[in-house]
Amino acid sequence: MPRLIATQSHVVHGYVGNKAATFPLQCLGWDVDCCNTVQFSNHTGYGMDKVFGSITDHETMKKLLSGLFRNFPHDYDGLLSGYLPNKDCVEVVGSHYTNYKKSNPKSIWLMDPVMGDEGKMYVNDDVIPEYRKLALSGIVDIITPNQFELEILCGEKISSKEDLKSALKSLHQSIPVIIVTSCDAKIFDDEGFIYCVASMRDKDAIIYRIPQIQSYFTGVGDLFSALLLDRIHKLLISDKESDLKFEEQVNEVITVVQKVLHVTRSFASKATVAKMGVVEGMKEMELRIIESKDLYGFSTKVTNDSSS
Ligand code: PXL
Repeated sequence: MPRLIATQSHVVHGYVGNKAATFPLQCLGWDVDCCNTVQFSNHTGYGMDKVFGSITDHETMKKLLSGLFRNFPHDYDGLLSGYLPNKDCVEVVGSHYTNYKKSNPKSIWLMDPVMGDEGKMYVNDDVIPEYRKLALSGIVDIITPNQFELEILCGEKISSKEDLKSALKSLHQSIPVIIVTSCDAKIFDDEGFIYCVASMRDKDAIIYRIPQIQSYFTGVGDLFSALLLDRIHKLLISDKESDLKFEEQVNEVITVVQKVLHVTRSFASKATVAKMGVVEGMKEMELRIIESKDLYGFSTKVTNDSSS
């Protein structure tokens, strides 16, 4: 059984961070060790005045990660890092994952450099140099930034396909796989869709055009990166010709995530529009991670009519 360590948020209620990643990965046969960077009552979309709990202090993070890697120095096939709430946390996770990767070069590190979206930072600006250092270290295997995060990592605004191409090229010097989870539709002259760009070093990038589902969902990126790590791990360990290639694996991940969103939407009342700070609407739009249990594997069969 493959094992991974997932370092990201824990919420008591709902499904973001490790709560969004763990069950799907377990369904796919992974043994998942969760290291929680925060323990919050619920995600922050409910409104900051409705979030209770605490951030794991960096001394505790250090003890957890150094203890785990001392006790289990070769146990992890995958390293997943998601929402890290501050600079100290990025530094601690970055240095421990880096050391682990150096002594276990076959393990795969997927880093989701969670910083913000659409021009707005979710975390303090001082995480930026830490993430840049990690992106340039040559240690991280896969990153899943959105366009805003990609711009931060490269230090360049992206306004055209050419800008995007050159940002990918420069980051590929140190990172083999880059998936830009959402790009500004203006770049592709075709609004009303979400664009995801998957790029492997020395290969042409693949552009996926995804229909938008009108609602506010959270934890989608966390589910995406968990499923992606599983698919890329399978791709790397498999030598069978019949297995799906990179392009198709990413396509499958996008398809599964879309189906989970449809399942989620189908359980909510039709009139519900989730709005920041409104508990009832937010609660209805919590990802239906359990109800989607049959979707995570390869033959993705949808049983709910409205999700087909
Ligand atoms: O990646 C989603 C996420 C993770 N962690 C926390 C969040 C959210 C989204 O709102 O609030 C704490």
